[in-house]
Order: sequence, then structure tokens, then C-alpha cells
Amino acid sequence: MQNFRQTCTSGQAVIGTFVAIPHPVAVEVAAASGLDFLCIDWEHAQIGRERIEDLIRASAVHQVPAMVRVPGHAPEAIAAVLDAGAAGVLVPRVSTAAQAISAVQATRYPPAGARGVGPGRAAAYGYRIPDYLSRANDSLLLAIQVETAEGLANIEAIAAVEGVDLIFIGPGDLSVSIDAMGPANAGKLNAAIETIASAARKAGKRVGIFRPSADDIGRWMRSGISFYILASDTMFLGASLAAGVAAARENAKGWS
Ligand code: 3PY
Ligand code: MG
Repeated sequence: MQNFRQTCTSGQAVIGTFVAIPHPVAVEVAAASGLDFLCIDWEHAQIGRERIEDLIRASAVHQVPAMVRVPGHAPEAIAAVLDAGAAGVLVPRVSTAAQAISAVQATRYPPAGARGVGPGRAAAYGYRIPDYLSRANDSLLLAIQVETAEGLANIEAIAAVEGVDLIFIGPGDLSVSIDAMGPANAGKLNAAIETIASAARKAGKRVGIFRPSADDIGRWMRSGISFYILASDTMFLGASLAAGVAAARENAKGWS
């Protein structure tokens, strides 16, 4: 059976969503939906560190890998979520090769990196440290986000960093950073996305992207992007409720 890193680097399309609701019930509902993975969003959602382990555990009930987007570049945050049993990390706002190297150092055990050994949930609370050490570097996904003008300018050096598995494009931040917001600037933004995707693919890295809806996944597959984070639990909840309410109002017309 493939581990999470192998699945995400195989080139097959993998579809996940962001977890922003900090409750195991929401995680179980999302995990049971058929998604390939979940990404707990510690960067932008109001999730406390202690809660992350419970969210990872809830996803594991359904055998769905849960990775975590950490709130910055601190090695301690990366270590905390990996020790809790995350299947990988998504490190936001990586703009230089040095920042990418630091993410590798925090994610990989020696000799590939400098991650510290701890008796966390990932290592069965200390009972299976040798077993975890023997498979962690091979099975944990390290995805870094390129989403700034500086990251775009440095993409070749960033993509060349050994130990990074996947370059994930954040179109929201990227559009703000390169001044390409709104439909009128879609051409400029898409060109920047293509530049990042093609440099990453040339360096042998897989490419991912955030999409708010499923409408254009096929278009980005053709650009060699295979890893998708599709909206978030809160976005799906809102969209589904809004559609349900609109349908109910439509149905009620003519009856009152
Ligand atoms: C962005 O669009 O900026 C993101 O980080 C999406 O995940
Ligand atoms: Mg972003």
C-alpha cells in the first residue's frame, strides 16, 4: 500500500479540503466524504495546538490522512504537528531557498534533516520510536507554498531544494502580492501560476494548488498540477446551506 507521500508524488490527482472547523465531528464528516486527505488549517483558522491532535485522530478513524498547514516557518510548530501524527505539513509563504531548506530541516530526521526525536502520538507515545524513525522520512509529505512575488522570482532556487516534495500555489496571496487581483487580471495570475508549475515540474517536484471550486480542476491538470485543496469545510457548509435555502424559497413561491 502507498504511503501518503508516495500517493501525493505519484502524479495521480489527489483531492483534499481545508479543515477550519476545530471539532472532531466536522473532521469525521469531511473524512467520510471520499476525499483523499484533509489539511488542517492552523495558519488561518482559529485552532489551538492541543486540538490538532484530536482532529488528526478523528481523521484516522476513517483512514484518511490529515496533514497540517502550520502558521509560519517555526521548526517547533512543524515538529508539534508531526509528533501529533500529521501525515505531512504545508508550510506557507516560502519565498527563498533558505526558507525551503529550513522547512526540510524541521520535517526530516537526520541525515536528511534535523528533526528531534520525541515520544509523541506518531511514535505510539514512545513505544514505537524505532519503527516511526524508520518510515517517517519516506512517508511524510513536505509541501511548501509559493505565494509571493519574491517566491515567484526565486522559484527555480526554491524548486531545486532537496527534500521538498511538492510546491503548492496559493492563488489568493499570489494575486495580492503580484498585483493581479480580480477577473480583469486573471491572465497575469494564470501566467504566474504556469511559471511556478513549470519550474517545479522541471525540478522534479509535484505541484499543488488551492481551488475554491471544482470547476477548473481539469484545466489545471493539463498544466501538470496534480494535488488539489478544494475549498474548506466552512466554505462547503456555507455554499450548501445557501443553495438549500435558495431552493426552499424557490419551492415555496406560489404557495403562500
Ligand atoms: C492562498 O490562496 O493564498 C492560499 O494560501 C490558499 O491555500
Ligand atoms: Mg495563502
